[in-house]
Formats: sequence, C-alpha cells, structure tokens
Amino acid sequence: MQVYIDGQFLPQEEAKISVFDHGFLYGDGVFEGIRAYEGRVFKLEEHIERLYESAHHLMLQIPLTREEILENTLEVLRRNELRDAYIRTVVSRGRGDLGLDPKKCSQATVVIIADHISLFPREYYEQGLSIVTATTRQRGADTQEPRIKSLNYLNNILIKMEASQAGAMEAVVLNARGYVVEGSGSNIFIVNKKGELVTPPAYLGILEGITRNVVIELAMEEDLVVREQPFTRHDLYIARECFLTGTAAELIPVVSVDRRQIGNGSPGPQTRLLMQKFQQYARRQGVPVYPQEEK
Ligand code: PXG
Repeated sequence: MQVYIDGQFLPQEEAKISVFDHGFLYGDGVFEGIRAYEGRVFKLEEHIERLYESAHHLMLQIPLTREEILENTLEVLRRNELRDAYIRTVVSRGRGDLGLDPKKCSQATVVIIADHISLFPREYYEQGLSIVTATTRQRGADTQEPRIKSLNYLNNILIKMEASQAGAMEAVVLNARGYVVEGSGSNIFIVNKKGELVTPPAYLGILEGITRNVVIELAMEEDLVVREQPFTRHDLYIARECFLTGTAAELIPVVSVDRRQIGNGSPGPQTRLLMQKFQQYARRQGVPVYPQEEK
C-alpha cells in the first residue's frame, strides 16, 4: 500500500514516524476514520471538518488546507486502486524533544493510510451483537472532552478489553453519572416502548459520530420520532431495539446487553429499516475518487 506522509506518497514499509514525534510520545494528535464506498468517499468534508475542529481545540496547526487533505485522500485511494476502503487520517504534533511542550514541535506530521475494510463478521449484522456495559467510565466535558477525536484512545481500549474479557464483541460505557453514552468506537441508539428512537445527546460526553448524524437524518425522513436524550442502563435493558453506529461498523444491531435480551432477541424492524436506508444512502453519494467515471 502507498501511504501519504508529509507531502510524499511512499510504500508503507518506508512511511516512518520519528520516535520523537509527540503523537508517539504523548498521544498528542488527532485522527479520523473514513470510508469509501464504490469509488466515492462518504462524508469526506464532514470528516475533514471534524479533524480541523479537534485540531483547533488542541491548538494544533494542520500544515495543509482542507482542500489539500481532501485531494491527498483521493490520491491515496487512486494510487492503491481502491474503491471500497477504510481511510485513516492522522495529524500528530510532530517531532519535538522529550518534554511535553508542544512549542518544541516545529511542524505537525500528517499521515493518510487507506486499506481494505475489516468489519464485524456478516452474521452479526443478521443475528445482532451481544454486548456488555463496561466498568470503565467515560471522561466528560469536565475533564478531557470526548468530542476531540484525539490520539489518546486508552479509555476506549480499556472498554474494548472489557468487552473481549466478557466474551462480547463490543462494550458500552457509562459516564460518571451513570448515563449510557457510547461504545468503544461507536454511538448507541435504542428504540423505546413508545417506538421513539433515542440516542444520548452530545453534551453527555460522546464523540458526535458522523454515522450517528446520518442515522438521525434518515430516521427523520422516515417520520420516526428521534430524541437526543439521556438514558440509563435500565432503559437499555428494557429497550425494544438497540443498535450501534460507526464509520467501520455502519449500523449493527444489538440483541443482548449484560445478558438481558433486547426485544425478542433478534434485530427489530426499525433497526432493519435504518440499516437498509443507510446502505442505500452511503452508496448514492460521496466525493468521487475517479471523476472520469462520473457521468
Ligand atoms: N464514538 C467513538 C469514541 C468513536 O471512536 C464513533 C463514536 C463513531 O463515529 P463515526 O464518526 O465513525 O460515526 C467513533 C468512531 C473502529 C474505530 O475500528 C472507530 C473509531 C475509531 C477507531 C476505530 O471501529 N471511531
């Protein structure tokens, strides 16, 4: 695979980062995970905007314009002849010294990697996932703002480890006050007994997922009632339906939480409708990678 790194396209074996890069030493940096479907990059401008917002909070100067990031993303896909791909854009603080001070880093490092996608196995989309709630709590806006998609994903990794230790594919995390907030790398939705679609509001401490926002729009188009409203583990246990959303997973049904069955134990009708709508929507639009193919 050819990788974009600091203005060059290099074979992945030659794309190297300094051990003095503060992204490596301190997790000082930001990233995005992006998808391409059938030769079009899904919500590329939105991902680039979130990358710049995360960087802005950290006062991290990205040494490229938004247009240059966009163009280099497309070029990475072209050089690897990819049409369906997972893209990882990383901006780290760059090379500095062994101290924390980011002023010692003269220029941010920008890396864009594209690869084939590894998803949850297909049967989970049909049968649904069994998940658990993690004992690890989410950091809130009072500590390290979860809306920054930073290179410090230790909390998320601890949550993922709890999932696999419990024999589950994913775990959801509660915030310090006990409200359900999100998964280790996904957002969460439930359908309550009134048939309303409920997802935690951004202020509770979540990454405001791009997939989440698309699902909200698609649900509103279907005249479903959508509420961004806090809910607890109890609401989750008694939900009629539940699903997770994320760039890699898209929409994936959840059929049990902490061994409590959700609904009738198989993916519910609203979940299946939104999964189908999302599939259609994702393949209909996006930034074309190979414009000569466009009619
Ligand atoms: N919450 C968190 C904490 C995330 O990291 C999402 C929600 C979903 O956001 P999007 O914009 O993708 O709808 C994420 C997604 C993976 C993976 O392998 C996912 C993420 C990061 C790293 C890996 O699924 N971020």
